[in-house]
Amino acid sequence: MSHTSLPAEVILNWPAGDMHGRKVMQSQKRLGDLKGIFADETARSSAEPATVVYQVQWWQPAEPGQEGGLFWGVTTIHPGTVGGEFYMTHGHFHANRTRAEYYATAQGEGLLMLMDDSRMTWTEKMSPGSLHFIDGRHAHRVINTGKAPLIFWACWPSDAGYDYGSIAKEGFGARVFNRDGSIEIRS
Ligand code: PAN
Ligand code: ZN
Repeated sequence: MSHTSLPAEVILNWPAGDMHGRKVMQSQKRLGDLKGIFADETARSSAEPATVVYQVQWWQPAEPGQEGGLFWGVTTIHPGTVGGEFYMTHGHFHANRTRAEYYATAQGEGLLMLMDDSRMTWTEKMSPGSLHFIDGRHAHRVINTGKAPLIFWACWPSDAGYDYGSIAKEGFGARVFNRDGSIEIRS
C-alpha cells in the first residue's frame, strides 16, 4: 500500500506570532477603528488614526457556527497608550456562553482581563509561556502593559461566535493605565 504525506496547511512561527498558509486570514485594528474603546475618547480621536494597535491572524478549518470545529489564531498588540490607558483588544463575550477558549503567551507582558455576567472583573498576568483557560461565560480582553509587542496564540471552538455588543456599550469593570511608569488598574 502506498502512503502519501500531505504538507501541513499552516506553518507557525511561534515566537514571532506569525502564521503562513493559503487559508490564513488577517485583520488589523487601528486607532481610527477603536472608537469608544478607551476612556479618553478625545485623546483617541486626536491621535493618528492609521496607527495599528493590534493585528490578528487566524485559520478557520471549519465553517463559523459549525459544531465540533476549532479555530486557531494569533494576536499581536503593539505597545502604547491612549490618554495614559494601555493599548488593548476590543474584548468580547462568546455568543455561545458554553464555548471556552485558550490563550497562550509567546512574547511580551500584559494582562488578560476577564468579566462575568454580573460585571465582576479580574485579571491574570500574561508573560512568555503563560497559558490561560477562558471559561465560556467570561468576557475576555488583553492589555499590553509592556514596552514591546504582546503576542499570544489562541484556540477556540468554531461555534463560539462573538458578542461585542455588551462590551461596546458598557465596557469591562476595570481599566488599566500607565501611571508614571507603573501599572494601575482602576475599577
Ligand atoms: C481572539 C480575539 C483576538 C482579538 O481570537 O478575537 O485576540 O480580540 P477582539 O476580538 O476582542 O478584538 C478570540 O478571543 N477569539 O474568540
Ligand atoms: Zn474569544
